Amino acid sequence: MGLFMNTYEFILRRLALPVQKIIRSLLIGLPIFLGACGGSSNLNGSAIEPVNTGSALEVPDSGAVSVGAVSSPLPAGWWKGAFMQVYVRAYQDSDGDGKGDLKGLVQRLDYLQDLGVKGLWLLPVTQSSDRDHGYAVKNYRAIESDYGTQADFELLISEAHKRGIGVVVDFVINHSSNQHPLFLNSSSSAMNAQRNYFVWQNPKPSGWQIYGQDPWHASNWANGFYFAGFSNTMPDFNWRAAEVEQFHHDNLRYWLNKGVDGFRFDAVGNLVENSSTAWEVQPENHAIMNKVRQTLMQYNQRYMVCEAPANSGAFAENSSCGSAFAFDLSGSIVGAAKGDVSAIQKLADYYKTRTSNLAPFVSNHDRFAGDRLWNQLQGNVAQYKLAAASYLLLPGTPYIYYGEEIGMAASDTLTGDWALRTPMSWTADARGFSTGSPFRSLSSNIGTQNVAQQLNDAASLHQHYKKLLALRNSQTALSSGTYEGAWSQQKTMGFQRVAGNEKVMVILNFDTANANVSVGSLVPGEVWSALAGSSNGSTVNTAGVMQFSLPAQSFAVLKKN
Ligand SMILES: [Ca+2]
Ligand SMILES: [Ca+2]
Repeated sequence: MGLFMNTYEFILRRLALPVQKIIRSLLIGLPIFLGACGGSSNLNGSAIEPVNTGSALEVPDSGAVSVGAVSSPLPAGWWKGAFMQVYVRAYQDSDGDGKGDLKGLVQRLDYLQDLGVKGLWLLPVTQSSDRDHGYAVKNYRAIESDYGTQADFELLISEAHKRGIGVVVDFVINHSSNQHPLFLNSSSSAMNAQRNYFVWQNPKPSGWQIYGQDPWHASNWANGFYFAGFSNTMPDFNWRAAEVEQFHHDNLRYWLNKGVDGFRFDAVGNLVENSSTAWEVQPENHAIMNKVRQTLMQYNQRYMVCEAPANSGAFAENSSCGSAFAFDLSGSIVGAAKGDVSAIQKLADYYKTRTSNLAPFVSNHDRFAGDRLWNQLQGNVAQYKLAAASYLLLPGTPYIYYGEEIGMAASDTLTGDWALRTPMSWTADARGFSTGSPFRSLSSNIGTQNVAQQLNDAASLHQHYKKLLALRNSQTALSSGTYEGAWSQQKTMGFQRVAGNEKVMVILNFDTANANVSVGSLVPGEVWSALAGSSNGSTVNTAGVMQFSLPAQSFAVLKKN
């Protein structure tokens, strides 16, 4: 075996580099093909010989990157405004191939600015082997060809910045594609120089179940089993290896140097696995993410947010990511909108005890986080508007899932995550999205809930979202103030946001009947004026109480004079 490989390498290295690459990729691809066709595998003790290609494949996204220009054109704390989560493939097609792209997104920046968003979170835009959601990254430094070029990406950044909008990209830090050259090299042989970038065991560990599946997978051409917590096509990096940390930090600097304003980090609860019973939110994960945070902090005005559904609060701390999605709040927002008394209480209490670095949202691209809000509320527009008013005025960074602002529904012809990732409903048919044939079927309610129909309708969801974002953007207390004096009484609740002398009060009535509300513990004689909603404001009485009457399913925003 060794003699053969040496001879093979000797001959191969005398060929031109492109020819070498072709032969090497064929040698690597052959066992994959055999495995996929049900051929013999290592699991069955088959006779397939490991092919030692060494570190044969070039790794285009490796190599040192040092800190470049650190400045930012965005104002301090820009990330306290609301974000739009954008799935580029589904947002706007610019060239008629039926797939959204970066140039298309640039065309829609005016729309996003007009709506009032201050940041974009883009699902992965790097080259992937899934050719869809982008989480199977093949090259951390290349833009997905369906989406455009590096120049298109740089145009997006500069055009977004001109509109006061920051751009945050999804960074897949836990795993790569099984087609990433690092994994192909790592799996080529137990002796490969890049073996340690991924997690290998031999024999196969027993007793593991992650999200209902065995995470250890046979590699058909190398001795050993690799760990992949999400899918056998997405092997986990070995975060105990210093070279993995170096690899990712170089790639983070690569994008920071291009002017990106930060990152959304995928699956940070899954970075390090210690045993079959200790594979989620391990202490090492916080240390890893805090080092990442230190790298971001070498630049000005950069922001990061982490996905960690199993323990959002711990990852939001400054000793970890410094910000994380409030997965444990979404259900309370939706429940409150439906008038559930215990959900209303949980919503009112949430930020009393939690860091304001938690980012509220009601749905995203993943089914486990909830259906499209329209589907969760079965198209009840009054409840929908209350859900929006509840979370867009909270502390942290609120995230709107694209199309949520117009009440986009899931597809009724697709299942799972795909139903949540349909082309944006710009017009009543597919033509607003693409002049070609869309890559995926449309939202079920595109005929009645679309941007064209809502832009000039004062009562529309779009106008409701726009007013709420204008409020958040115009009041420092609402964007970055503290969370004070929260209360709930049956189907009503309220809270204050306070920044210095600026005090703004939000009161919500989730009931389908009129409510008389008394807010106590206020300063006698204070006058509160209406900023928005269905109250004219009031004066605090000598007992420190202010009384309101709020119509059914309405809210009011008041400011202390
Ligand atoms: Ca396109
Ligand atoms: Ca992992």
